[in-house]
Amino acid sequence: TDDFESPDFYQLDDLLTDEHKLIRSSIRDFVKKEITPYIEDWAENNQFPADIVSKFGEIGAFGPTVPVDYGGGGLDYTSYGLIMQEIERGDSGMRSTASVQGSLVMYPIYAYGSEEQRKKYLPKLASGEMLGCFGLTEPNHGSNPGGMETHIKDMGDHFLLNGAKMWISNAPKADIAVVWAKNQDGRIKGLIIERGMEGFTTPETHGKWSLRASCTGELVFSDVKVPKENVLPNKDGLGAPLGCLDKARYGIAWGVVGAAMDCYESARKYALEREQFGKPIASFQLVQKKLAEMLTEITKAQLVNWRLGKLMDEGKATSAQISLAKRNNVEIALNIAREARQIHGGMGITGEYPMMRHMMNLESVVTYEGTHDIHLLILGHKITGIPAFG
Ligand code: TGC
Ligand code: FAD
Repeated sequence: TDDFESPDFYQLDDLLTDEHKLIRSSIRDFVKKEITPYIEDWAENNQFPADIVSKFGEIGAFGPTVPVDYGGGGLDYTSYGLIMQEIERGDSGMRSTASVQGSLVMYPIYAYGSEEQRKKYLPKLASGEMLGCFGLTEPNHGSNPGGMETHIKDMGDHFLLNGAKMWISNAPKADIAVVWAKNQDGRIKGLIIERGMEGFTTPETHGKWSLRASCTGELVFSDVKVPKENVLPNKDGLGAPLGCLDKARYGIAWGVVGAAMDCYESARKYALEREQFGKPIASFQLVQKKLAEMLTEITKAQLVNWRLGKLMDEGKATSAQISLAKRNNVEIALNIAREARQIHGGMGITGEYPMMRHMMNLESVVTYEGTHDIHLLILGHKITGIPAFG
């Protein structure tokens, strides 16, 4: 495990266990072999590599914190974070596939589902035999999911589901969808919708300049008959989907540091090789300033992630702490991608280097799972006690 590439400026490896380092290096090897050689082509061709799903299942990228009895990894939150970091070093779209499956599909079935639902779905989701998606956002309700219009009507032996979800990662390929809908009392319920249910379609969203190797789509429900046993029984209200988002946002806080590290490493190597005015560009103070600031921000983000992982394990992490990490780390990753792109000069705009792809991906990451400004307002609410959303 001593072949871990920098940066580890504050010797955070001393705080990791041997198991953490082993998990990180095995995911890193996988990404180097199965993602990095192909990702520019997948992104350019707007192609989701469908076989990545079973491969992610094999390496334990789905639901690492879910107990082993249900097919998960039974690992701690630092392991989960390291897995997301190494996958996103490869590509944010690939990390999206893994974080949706683990945090937004497996987690709600595990935490809010019945024992039958857990047994029926979790092992297949963990192994990659099944792909899932998470439907919260709607065409008219993004930052304010509490306003959702998708609803269920009690028909005695089943519910009738109507409405539509938009911007749903994995939707066009998913076997199941965890969908949030209001009942007749206006209370939000979680439902497991299976592909093949009559009246359920998943049209693909085209024309994205971001997360091009991840597939995104809509979920459209037209009088879908949902058996009552497909309702998640153990939690309802907006807090149920928001509880899943906390897990996914935590993984994103780690993931984007992987993207930032990939850009930093590329820029460091390029600066040492590229010569102008008879010297490597790394010898110019302005280039060194960029690299020093990148390393500083990566190191700060790593420290935030490490501590947050411990708080997650102890069940003490608050939503506002998770918002701070997601918001800060996506912002520094975006800035680092832009600065690294500049260090590569013209070469930086091509697919020969990863920065433009990371930069475009990160524009989605700074928007999904709560926009940058929504996370700022969550912090503002925490600091002042006054919600400024509505
Ligand atoms: P508010 O009144 O504050 O809260 C409603 C209820 O929810 C509880 N709650 C939480 N519970 C658990 N975890 C959290 N993080 C929670 N935040 C709030 C709260 O206690 C309350 O419970 P109760 O029992 O009193 O009812 O709700 P609000 O309507 O004012 O909204 C607050 C706001 C704006 C922060 C929230 O709506 C929000 O986070 N909006 C952003 C929406 C968002 O993040 N959407 C993400 C969609 S999924 C996605 O993007 C996946 S991309 C994945 C990928 O590809 O990787
Ligand atoms: P809006 O909510 O319309 O926001 C537009 C702008 O207004 C933003 O800048 C926002 O910050 C600002 N704004 C909104 N309200 C306020 C306020 N109160 N104060 C100040 N500013 C405000 N959703 C899912 O449910 N499942 C998925 O799998 C999923 N995957 C996604 C994949 C991709 C590629 C993308 C782009 C999105 C995905 N989303 C998913 C949706 C994502 O969560 C939403 O895009 C996000 O929550 C923002 O909603 P919106 O796009 O409707 O923007």
